[in-house]
Amino acid sequence: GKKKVWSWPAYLEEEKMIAVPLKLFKEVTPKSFLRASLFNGFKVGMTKMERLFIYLFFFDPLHPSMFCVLTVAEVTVCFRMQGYRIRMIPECYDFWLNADSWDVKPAGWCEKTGNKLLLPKGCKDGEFNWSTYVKNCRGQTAPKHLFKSLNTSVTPSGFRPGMKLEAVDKKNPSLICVASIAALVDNRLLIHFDNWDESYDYWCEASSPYIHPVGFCQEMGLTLTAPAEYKHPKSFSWEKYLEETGSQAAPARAFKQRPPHGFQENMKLEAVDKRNPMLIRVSTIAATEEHRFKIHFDGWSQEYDYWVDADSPDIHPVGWCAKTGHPLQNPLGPVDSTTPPGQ
Ligand code: MLY
Repeated sequence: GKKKVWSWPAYLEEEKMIAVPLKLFKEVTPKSFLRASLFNGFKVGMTKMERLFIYLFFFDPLHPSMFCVLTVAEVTVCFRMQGYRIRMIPECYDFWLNADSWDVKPAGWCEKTGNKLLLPKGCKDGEFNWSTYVKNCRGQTAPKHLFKSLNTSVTPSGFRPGMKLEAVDKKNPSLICVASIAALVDNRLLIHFDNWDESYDYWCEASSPYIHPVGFCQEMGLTLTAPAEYKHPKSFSWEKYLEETGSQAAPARAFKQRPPHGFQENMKLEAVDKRNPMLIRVSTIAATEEHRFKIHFDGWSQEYDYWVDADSPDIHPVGWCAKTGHPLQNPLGPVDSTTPPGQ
């Protein structure tokens, strides 16, 4: 018989389901055709010798407050509506991100903005120099115009480094804790939990649902987790703590919480498989909460379901893969989609 070709329109029809409306995705602007052609030289499957290297900075996900030197190892054959996905290979682990990600900066950015750059192994402080480094690796730096994130306009927010606030510990999401703004870059805040190590830190925007002004827990009748090793955690008082630490509370007006996301149960989309982030799968929204929702991979067991924030860079509208040339793992499991999640 004739081989059945999987397609979104036929699938939606068959399942009697609808796609998530485009407007619910944070940034779906069909830009970057220019950048696409610049990346055409970088194709998956090039041998190591032929491959060109681009040097970039990023926020190390294990040490989010540091910047480090990375190589672009592989670029998917195409680009997304507003960018591409790149596989980054640091020393011991690799991960994928969208090429227009705020986390990627051009060489020289740290120096220019006074941020700390984590140097490649074997480089001594004060000795690192981009042009020598790139020459030694027989590479080249990525041209500045590839970085969309450089053009974001920065609006004065009222947040300042050192200010205190109440923030959700994303690793222990049931905890709202005493926290500080450890750094401020563009419109982004680095949240640090007082007296804890940096492993709990995260970057977010002023509109993040995870941060609240001082006094939020009290007002809402929630428990506020005091700083680690705080003498009397039960009787924690902001007034006393601000005085003890000589710090200021972040002004309430600076918090601009975004409205609930609008994604609804049963809507279809394309989502990155967190366990094998190279893959993007046909997915359904299985459950929703105010600021996040649960992704189900069509055709796979519920055990692979996972929660994502509504502004996650890992979710895309129906048709995104086709537009950007990224392979899409469909629920029928043809040649290119025989890999179960996490394999
Ligand atoms: N039981 C956990 C809780 C850590 C919470 C850290 N937050 C508040 C930053 C642990 O001790 O690892």
